[in-house]
Amino acid sequence: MLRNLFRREPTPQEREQIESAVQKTRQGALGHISDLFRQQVITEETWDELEDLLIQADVGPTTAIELVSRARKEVEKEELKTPVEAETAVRRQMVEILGRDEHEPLEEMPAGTIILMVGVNGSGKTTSIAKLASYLEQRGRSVLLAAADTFRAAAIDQLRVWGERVKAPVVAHQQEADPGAVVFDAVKAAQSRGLDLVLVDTAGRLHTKFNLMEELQKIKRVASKANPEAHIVSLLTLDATTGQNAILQAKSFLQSVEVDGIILSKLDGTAKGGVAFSVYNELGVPIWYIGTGEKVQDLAPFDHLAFVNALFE
Ligand SMILES: Nc1nc2c(ncn2[C@@H]2O[C@H](COP(=O)(O)OP(=O)(O)OP(=O)(O)O)[C@@H](O)[C@H]2O)c(=O)[nH]1
Ligand SMILES: [Mg+2]
Repeated sequence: MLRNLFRREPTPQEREQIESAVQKTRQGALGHISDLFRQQVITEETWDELEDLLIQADVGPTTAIELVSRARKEVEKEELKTPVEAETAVRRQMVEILGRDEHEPLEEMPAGTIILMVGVNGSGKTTSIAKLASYLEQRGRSVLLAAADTFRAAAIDQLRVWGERVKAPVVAHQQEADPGAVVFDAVKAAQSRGLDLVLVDTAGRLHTKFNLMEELQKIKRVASKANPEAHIVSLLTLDATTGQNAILQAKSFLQSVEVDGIILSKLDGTAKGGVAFSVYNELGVPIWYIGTGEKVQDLAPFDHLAFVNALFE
């Protein structure tokens, strides 16, 4: 059987979250992959159909072609003759293509860690911050939220509301304040109050992309000035419901901002969950968490094997 080599096993609850989040995706094209391998023999056509299904599920042509070619190679090299063996090879290559995920879990990161949440407008940054805050608190870590999306007053209010709900202090300035100044104050406040992690909400929409990227870089500089020892982690939220567009957006972000991990949000709301397979393969950045709903508890660590298995069950 396939095993997780690089991270802890998901809890039963996390497994359930993953299963329910991929429901729409499983009901779509990806759910038909098993049908392909119920045939008597594997033919050229089987592989073509597999590629079609992957592309329909928003896996993206580049990754779809690569997945099929890797699975075919494995089948030929290992002389796997039965359709069941071929399906196992496909599943194994699906797990492989999701990449190695050896990151230290956020809940184990040292006190002083600063998490920058970046991503385009509406991709789920603020909601994901609230979810992460709750996730970390449940695991015994204290957090502080920084309202560095000063572009809209409503964004600051939204973070304050989440802060109250998850019982995390929020550092905010007024609208249009300098996001760097907010982050500086937040990092200092966390230090003086002895809070472990700072979660920074950033703006997704500025007049030009250049401004946005400049701003994110500045936030990072200010964060390390406020605490030179701080471990800074940048997470990019990608909206799964936008399918392959999420990959294009991410590529544009990655040109100017370093990103450690991806939060694939709104996986529950889409049949385009196949996009998950393109993330590491095309961006070189692993998915760390998935968004499984709108509520604060709807976040799960991304488990490659549980994800692939859930697509087939
Ligand atoms: N179903 C579902 N909805 C989500 C998830 N994550 C976020 N949302 C919804 O997506 C919408 C946008 O989320 P926000 O967190 O406000 O996104 P944002 O990136 O902060 O947006 P801006 O501040 O406008 O840049 C909200 O309606 C959220 O409830 C998820 O995992 N599942
Ligand atoms: Mg927001």
